[in-house]
Amino acid sequence: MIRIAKEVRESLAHAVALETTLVAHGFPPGEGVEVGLESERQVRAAGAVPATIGVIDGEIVVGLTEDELQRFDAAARKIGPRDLAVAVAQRAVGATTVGGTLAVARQVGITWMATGGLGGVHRGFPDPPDVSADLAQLARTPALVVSSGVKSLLDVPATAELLESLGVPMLGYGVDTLPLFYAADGGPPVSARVETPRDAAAVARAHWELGGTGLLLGRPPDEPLDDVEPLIEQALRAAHDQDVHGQAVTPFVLSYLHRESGGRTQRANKDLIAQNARLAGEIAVSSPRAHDTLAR
Ligand code: PSU
Ligand code: MN
Repeated sequence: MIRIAKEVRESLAHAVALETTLVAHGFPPGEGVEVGLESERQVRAAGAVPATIGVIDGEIVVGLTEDELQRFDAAARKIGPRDLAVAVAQRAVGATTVGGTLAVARQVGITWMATGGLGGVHRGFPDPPDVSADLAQLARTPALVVSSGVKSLLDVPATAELLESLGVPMLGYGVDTLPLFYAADGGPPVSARVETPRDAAAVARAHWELGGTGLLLGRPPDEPLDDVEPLIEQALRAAHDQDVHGQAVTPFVLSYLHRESGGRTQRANKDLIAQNARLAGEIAVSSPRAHDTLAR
């Protein structure tokens, strides 16, 4: 049911899980694959091993080849944790979300992951009561996810509260507040700040030794966009007016922003995904200090 690429199997501790939903549904046709490949290059440049995850004709693949990655276009199903088994049984092509990717990572023992922005509580909760399955899956998976925080089209403060309830540390990479996806500033305070890849790895290892599960690490984008909020509000109104619901909301809003910003959000999104992949790779290969391992 799960095929693990040899390279990944041989160095699971240094593997970085990468998702395929952003490849299939986060960018215009053709662009997503390039974003996925660039993430893989960044993980490798850090000395770690990329493990891009998706479902091909019902087989869950951990460590997709370049040819296989080409199959993740807009026709691929969006696969959250609840959808994995169905995709397998129905021999589908499925692009895994952060949550779906974490569900697989947990099964095979991968503990590091990178993405653009985590899913969370949608604005307007509880009408509709739309909360990304990324959160529940992070709460049950011992893994650290490097992101630019939570996607800012969501209710980020509510998402931060829920992460606390779920016992998920929300770390800031050299910052005191959670990055807002395209924007660097203005997010809720993080639960702790780390300064280096090694610091991040040490916190994660201690968390796991204490029986904890998921952690979120927010890295602010190198070239933030601070003026996207009005466009986000416009995009959310369009989604509402066009009756876009459920799993379709996030891809709809992202493509609206990419189009209406004249490609600025697309470029920013692409860059921040690559930066997060690089950092996840650096964390995966950072060796623990002697005192990082707790005495038993
Ligand atoms: N980060 C990006 N682009 C994306 C996503 C993350 O820069 O498209 C995807 C991830 O797969 C995440 C999903 O899990 O958006 C959230 O979807 P939803 O809100 O429907 O749970
Ligand atoms: Mn949702």
